Amino acid sequence: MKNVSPIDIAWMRRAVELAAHGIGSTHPNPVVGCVVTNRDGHPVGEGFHVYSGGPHAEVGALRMAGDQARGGTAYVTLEPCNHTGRTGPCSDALIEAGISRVVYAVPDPNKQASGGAEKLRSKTILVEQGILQDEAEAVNHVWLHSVRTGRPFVTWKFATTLDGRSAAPDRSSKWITGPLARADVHRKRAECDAIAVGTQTVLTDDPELTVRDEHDVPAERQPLRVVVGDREIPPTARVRNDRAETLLLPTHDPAEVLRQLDDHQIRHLWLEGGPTLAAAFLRAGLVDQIVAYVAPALLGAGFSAVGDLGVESIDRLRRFNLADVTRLGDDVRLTLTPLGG
Ligand code: AOF
Ligand code: ZN
Repeated sequence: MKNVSPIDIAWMRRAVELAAHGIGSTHPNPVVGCVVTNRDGHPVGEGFHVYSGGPHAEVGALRMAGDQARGGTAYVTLEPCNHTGRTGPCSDALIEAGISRVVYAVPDPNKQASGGAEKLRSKTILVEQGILQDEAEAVNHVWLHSVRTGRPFVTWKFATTLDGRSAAPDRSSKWITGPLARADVHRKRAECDAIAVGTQTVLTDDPELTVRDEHDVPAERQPLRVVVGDREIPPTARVRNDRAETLLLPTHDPAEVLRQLDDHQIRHLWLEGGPTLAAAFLRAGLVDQIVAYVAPALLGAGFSAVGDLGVESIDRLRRFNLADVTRLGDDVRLTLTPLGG
């Protein structure tokens, strides 16, 4: 990064901001933002990737800039692609628009699409990489994780009382947390590609596993519902209704679940329980983030949010990194990540 100025950082910050608008709608594609400035350094185009099959961020920004892109700079959060997938190569679009400098934050780990930087350099376009890389990584971390590791990013979500219980002794579990926490769950579900529960949860709670909010979310935009386990699901179960697609995975192996979901191009799995499924994923080291909604209430008896983790002594306690604490009405949302992750 030789010729990087504070102005470059400012435009890349704007590109990251633009990329964030795509969170939840680009599946299975990345979120990407782009700003184009003219030869005098004035902004003349902006774009972000909105949905898979739609124009890439660069193309949106170049369209807005038109002729004013000639001799200008393009700031992109991800290395411009060099392939014809659902759309054409952005490297060519940048070349044709007459851009003379391209600044991008993160190299594209997708082998089918990468190579854009090299192509641009071969056309004597000045290319710089690495500016605001951490921010650009953060906004697109789910997609980057999934492409780099070959499996979906896994968020385990649960709601619990102060004493860590998610159901009373009679298995009833409705309304532990309040309306703000529940609305937050729906917002976060909407950002994921799939929602998974175990068959036991389907049999006891009969959840619908759809995104519901003030707007009606159409079935094709609903996350995939995934039911893990080999117990029979009755035809009347709500997960079998037509408000979203459902995938039944009769396995107990979390790695196998993720393999199958990767085949469906799932980037972000939202794991909702119950305790057996959560424990299986935790024991396998396959939870990348925990979102815990904690209510100021006690049960004193009943079912724990998580099953046996094989911890026999306090020195084997499973600790996590506390990434965020947010108050939602009378409840608290904790966001945790693996230690060292
Ligand atoms: C996007 N949006 O703004 C950029 C992407 O299937 P395609 O043709 O849409 O190509 C998807 C790949 O293109 C994607 O995996 C990534 O490697 C690259 N860049 N993709 O969806 C964008 N710039
Ligand atoms: Zn592209």
